[in-house]
Amino acid sequence: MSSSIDFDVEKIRKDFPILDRVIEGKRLVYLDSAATSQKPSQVIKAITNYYEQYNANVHRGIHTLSEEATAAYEAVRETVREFIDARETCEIIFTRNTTEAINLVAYSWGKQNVLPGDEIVLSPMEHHSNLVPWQQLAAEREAKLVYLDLTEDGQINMETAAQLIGPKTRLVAITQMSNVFGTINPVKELAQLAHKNNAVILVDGAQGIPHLKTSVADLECDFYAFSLHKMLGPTGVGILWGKKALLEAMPPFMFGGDMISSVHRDKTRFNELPWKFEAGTPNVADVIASGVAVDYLKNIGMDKVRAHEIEITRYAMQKLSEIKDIVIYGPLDATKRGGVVSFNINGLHPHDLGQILSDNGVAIRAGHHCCQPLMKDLKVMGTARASFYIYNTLEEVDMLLAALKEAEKVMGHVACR
Ligand code: 7TS
Repeated sequence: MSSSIDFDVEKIRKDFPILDRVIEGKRLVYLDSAATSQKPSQVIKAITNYYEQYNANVHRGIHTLSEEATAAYEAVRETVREFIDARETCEIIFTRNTTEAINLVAYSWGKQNVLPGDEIVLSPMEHHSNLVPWQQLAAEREAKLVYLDLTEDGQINMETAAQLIGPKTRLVAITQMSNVFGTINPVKELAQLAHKNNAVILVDGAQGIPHLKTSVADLECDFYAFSLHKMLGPTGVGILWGKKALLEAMPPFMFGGDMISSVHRDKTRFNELPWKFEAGTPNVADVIASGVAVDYLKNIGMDKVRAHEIEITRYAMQKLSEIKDIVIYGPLDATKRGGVVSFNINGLHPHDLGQILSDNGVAIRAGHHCCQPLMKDLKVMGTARASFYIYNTLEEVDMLLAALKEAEKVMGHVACR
């Protein structure tokens, strides 16, 4: 069974050496890309090449290696700028991950702009990374957290959103795509509601950008945060994009080397954007390899990435729904969600399910997915979650189903209708 869209998944798979691994005597079926994606050999080689050929600190040396490292590191800013359709490279800040990018905004912009009585609007489907920093800020500033309502199928209720986002709203912090439901949120409409009320909107793009063609201009957002490790890049690199005027008005989040323009015994003048927010030696090798990851996605084309994912997700939801007593969370329509399918099978603990699948070579994630308040709303301890990316095939969905049937034998619960 091959894909019906113009997308050569077998050719893509050859770029991912890890997919040849054999687990428990079976070929690995990796269905946990929402946690972190696998990396193509081009990305892995870029790291080796840096360390073998031009390892040096950036922005400091005047020797050849340092010049090469600095040029390669800074070139990634332009690669990312183009990929997210930002206006200027100085708006691209390198961080360690999405979490650090959001904390940067909470500490820097938040402490300066959120006042007692202000409201921070979130959705109940936020990852802890886009929830706990705002909880801390709200407690410190005597501000209030306001949660949007969700529909039964895990979408934002836009009717009540129009009332919940109001004159007291200072910030809307929302995920572009849920890591539990897979829901793609109406970010642009929320941005318009925020701006109508003179509020700012931060978009958590950790799950969105690996799968969706993303333009920060089109989303009309003010801040956009994401992690490269979920989009074929190495761990340890995140991006904060912000509108230049906002970033310029914000104080640095961390202090030290590289973020200064001049230091005197009793005062310091800070560097300009983007270096103002990049204190200390950055993650040079992984930033450079991140640029290769973005180029890899660009070469495939995000439209094709998305089309492949819709096809796999639709197929997976159809197959999974044939299992007796299964609950699948989130929108039924595969075009309204990304390649993330969370489910529970009555009577089976998701961790047990995950373990039996792992024994069959199938890697999924089970647990609360860093969304504990959402699990409470759903009245579950956790869910099992299969997530897909460019290298997954329809056959692998069949292998997931076969492994679930194996779980039936072991646990005596799963039965097909
Ligand atoms: N936001 C969302 C929507 C996420 O899914 C994640 C990670 C983060 C933020 C945090 O990203 P980080 O790179 O800073 O850690 N999500 C998951 C997941 O679903 N399973 O493992 C990590």
